Amino acid sequence: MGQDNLKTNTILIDVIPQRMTPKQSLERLVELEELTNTYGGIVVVKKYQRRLHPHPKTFIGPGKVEELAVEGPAVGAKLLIINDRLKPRQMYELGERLGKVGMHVWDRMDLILKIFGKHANNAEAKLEIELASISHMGPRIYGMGMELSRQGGGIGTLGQGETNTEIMKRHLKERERTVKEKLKTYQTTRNLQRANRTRKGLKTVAIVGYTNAGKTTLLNALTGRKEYAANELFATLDTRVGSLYLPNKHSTVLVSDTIGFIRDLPPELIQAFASTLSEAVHADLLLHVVDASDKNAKKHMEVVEDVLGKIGADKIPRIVVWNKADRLKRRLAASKLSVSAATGAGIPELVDRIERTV
Ligand SMILES: Nc1nc2c(ncn2[C@@H]2O[C@H](COP(=O)(O)OP(=O)(O)OP(=O)(O)O)[C@@H](O)[C@H]2O)c(=O)[nH]1
Ligand SMILES: [Mg+2]
Repeated sequence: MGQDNLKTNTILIDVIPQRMTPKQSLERLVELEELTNTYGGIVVVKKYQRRLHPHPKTFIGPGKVEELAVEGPAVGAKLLIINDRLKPRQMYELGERLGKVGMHVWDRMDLILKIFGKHANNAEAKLEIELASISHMGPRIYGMGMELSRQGGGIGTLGQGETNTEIMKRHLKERERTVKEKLKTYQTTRNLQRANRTRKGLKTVAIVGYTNAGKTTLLNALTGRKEYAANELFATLDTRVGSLYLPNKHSTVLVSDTIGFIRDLPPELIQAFASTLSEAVHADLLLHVVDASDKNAKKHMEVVEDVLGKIGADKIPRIVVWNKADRLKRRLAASKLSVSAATGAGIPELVDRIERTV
């Protein structure tokens, strides 16, 4: 996409089941729109199409593709994002058709990878993203080779297409191996650090939650660190650790922050970020931060629970922290631990709860 001050006009589209109401379908696009904004795009049109099954060749129906080929240029759209995972073939066909009218086509995973790519600021996160990109783009490249050779026609072009595909395939496989090897060394370091902490009897608390819930701000509030917190999705991609002194126990616990969760966090990403996420998996206590001012808070909590299950962290004791209480007009039920990581309200109560739990 363009320079910072040049936002890319973007169309979002979703394929939805017959029964879904227009309201529900637009809700599904809310997260995609937030992700698009985080990347630096501006959504000019949101659409959905009802289909029993995605179209095998183009995901959305051919009629819709033609509609977009007219509407896109009319609204100055340079990018189409589909709220799902596309097959290489579908991506190829769509890119071919809409490329003719000056539009790029991304699926949800492409968008997430682009955002991650922008935020990766340490070597480990960069490698993790590269690994996820390889597993995402690999099949697409092989698929494209197939398409190219099929369309190439003549015997010469066919052979050429295959050769190039083979070369790319081998190159990707080699790169994948190297990246995995490098990531392993990070994992080993983490394991050693963890073993060290256990030996010293240091407990760890991991902050988890939906992206933008205020995890980093809470880490900063608890530990006095000054990490980058921002009103954007996936501001944090690595794990930062700070220490928190527990006054009654006269002891210190380590608190770590981690990457935010979203709906359908692609499995490749969970796998690629295994090393970073391992801090949460091995923690003694999880702080599940919820943005209490977000009307989708309940849904976001379910998403977080789901991801915790997938990474094998669902058995760890946890405290639900209702954050951004300063934004609420009414007080939350007394049973809910409400804090404002931004103003510091409720933080002493939270420390007390941590102290009684670990
Ligand atoms: N009003 C208010 N804003 C908050 C509070 N906590 C965090 N924020 C804001 O919410 C936004 C997201 O905060 P972060 O701490 O970056 O959230 P995060 O969960 O770490 O987000 P990612 O790393 O992107 O997943 C920032 O603009 C914060 O300033 C709070 O208690 N009150
Ligand atoms: Mg963060």
